[in-house]
Amino acid sequence: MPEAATHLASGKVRELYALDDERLLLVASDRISTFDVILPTEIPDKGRVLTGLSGFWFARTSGLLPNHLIALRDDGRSTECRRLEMLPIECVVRGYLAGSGWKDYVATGEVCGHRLPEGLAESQQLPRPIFTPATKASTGHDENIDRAAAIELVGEARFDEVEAVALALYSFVSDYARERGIILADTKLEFGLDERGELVLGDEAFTPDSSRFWPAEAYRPGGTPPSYDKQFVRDYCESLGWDKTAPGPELPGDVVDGTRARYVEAFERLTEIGFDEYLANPSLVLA
Ligand code: PZK
Repeated sequence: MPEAATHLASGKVRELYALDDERLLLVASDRISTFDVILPTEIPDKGRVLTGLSGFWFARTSGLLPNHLIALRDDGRSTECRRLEMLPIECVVRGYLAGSGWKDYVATGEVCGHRLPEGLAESQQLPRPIFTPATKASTGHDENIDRAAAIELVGEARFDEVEAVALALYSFVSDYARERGIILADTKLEFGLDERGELVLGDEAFTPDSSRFWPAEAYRPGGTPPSYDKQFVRDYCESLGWDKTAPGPELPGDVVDGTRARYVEAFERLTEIGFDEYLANPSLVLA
């Protein structure tokens, strides 16, 4: 537990603390979820990989939009951030047709009111990235919503602002990742307002937990490309015939080691910083 911090909330794999009236501490654990269930086995350093990657992207995108990052702590898993008034929508950008986007497309030909061409395959790249907001469901699953429903929640001017900046952020990071062999299929961003009412990027950003990362060399439209980070875990869970309800299975050592290696590989490919260097000095990713 961080000293003199008040616990505010628990996410599935993260904890949120108040440091004072203006500052929060986001702590990323090593817990991993698959098929929406938290597994009893942790992946060592997973929280540090995600914290370092998120910090890296905050530093590299600050010219597109200010973000909530104040500092990374020496433990490599804790982010000090500005306390914001969070917007009540999840801001998803999709460059490829996967997950709920694919399901909605099959059912209706649309995703969040975006009419898409006929005949697209699962995981196919879209003609252009689309902004597909969702509600923040406190329990159960986020629900995809169209422009009109999102405007009801944040207002039209703010909607237009977050759509434009979310698309710009996605374009920047997906181009960057693609040059390093990783497809950023989609990503979920969360924005808030600072004390002056200015839009700020919050939460974690462009991590494998908030995005779909696919290895570019294995990508093929039709079907579901392997997950960059979690494929060993998913394959192992499928091999058990587990029914995907809690509690999830313990992971064997080789699955843990292989999964940790994939997280570290993603970190090093994207940041071009050695993970051991990050552990020695987390602020390196902010330079
Ligand atoms: C905030 N969450 C989600 C994350 C949890 C819950 N900068 C901010 N200002 C105000 N609120 C938040 C943030 C951020 N980021 C984020 N909920 C509120 C969340 C991690 C663990 F339990």
